[in-house]
Amino acid sequence: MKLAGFRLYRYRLPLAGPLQLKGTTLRHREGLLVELNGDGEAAGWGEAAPLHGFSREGTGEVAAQLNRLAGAMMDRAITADLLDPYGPLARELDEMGLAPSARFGFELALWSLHAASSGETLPELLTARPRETVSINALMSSPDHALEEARLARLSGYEAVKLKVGSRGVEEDVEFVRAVHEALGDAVELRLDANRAWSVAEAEEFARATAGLDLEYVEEPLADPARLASFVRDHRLPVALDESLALLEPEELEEHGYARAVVLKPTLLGGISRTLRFARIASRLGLRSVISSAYETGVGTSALVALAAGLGEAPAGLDTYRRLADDVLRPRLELTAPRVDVRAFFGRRREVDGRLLVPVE
Ligand code: OSB
Ligand code: MG
Repeated sequence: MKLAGFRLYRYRLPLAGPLQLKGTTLRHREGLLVELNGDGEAAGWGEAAPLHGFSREGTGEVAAQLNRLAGAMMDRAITADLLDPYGPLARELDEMGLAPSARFGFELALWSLHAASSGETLPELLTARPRETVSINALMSSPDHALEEARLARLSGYEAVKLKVGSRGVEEDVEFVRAVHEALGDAVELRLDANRAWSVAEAEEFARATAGLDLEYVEEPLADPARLASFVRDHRLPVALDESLALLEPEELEEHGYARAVVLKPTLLGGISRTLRFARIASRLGLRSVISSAYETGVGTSALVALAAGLGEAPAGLDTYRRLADDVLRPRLELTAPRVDVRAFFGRRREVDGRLLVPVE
């Protein structure tokens, strides 16, 4: 099969409620969908959706990059080696300096086209034996409701709960984390995310006060990530890397063996191939890989379920999908909490609803 067609669309979906992200409040999620066609009937869809405050690129730049890239790829034969994260296409894309979300959008469309034309599912393209179920962590929304939500998550059988910290004083956070930890009991892992809110002194205070709690990890505790390695060595706080990864080459992860986990967001990391490379090195270093989302639609989120089925052993961070009030896919994804049945999930036929899309010229 040859690559014969490319189209780009814009979408704008309402969020279920206002979303506070790095100093702004979002009420809609906007992004681009990529459609690739082969010379037969098959179509492959990808999503390129930069996230405010986390992506540096804007959609205009992404659209220009995708147009150029697709132009250069037209008429190329689509073969399995294009999906190899260390293969020739991955290397070519490395050289092009693409924005992370653009690369994810293009790679996903290509993977999906290959899957559609070969009759395989996305997880089957990743590995011969995908996991049967993917476990999802519950993302607590506002501090006001977190305790209640945590109790509910425990009753519903979630294996992990994620809580944002760092937006108020450390003392208050410690008290709050203790309360949530107690509500969860021992069967549910507690993940925290400080999004780089703390000075070393604040993080020290937090680590000391929560030393007995057996937290799974704290994502990005330090405002100055250069101090993470020595901080972990001195204070034994289990940490996960998230924002830091966006500035690393996968191979540079070798220097971060002190972490307990890596939070892998393909939209922010630069696509499927780079996510697979990070995961491979993480596994070699003994770090957990947590596949995680960034408020993508069902198109992007399906790929994350596939990645989690292909390589993540830890519960995946896919709870952002719930925050979308609508989707471009019909029917919507069934991200049945707290676990997704992978075969049923990918066995279901879904269509992109063209009425929600605006073509980008
Ligand atoms: O801080 O981890 C974050 C989503 C978009 C941007 C940043 C973050 C997130 C999430 C995703 O929290 C959900 C998860 O990781 O469980
Ligand atoms: Mg994070």
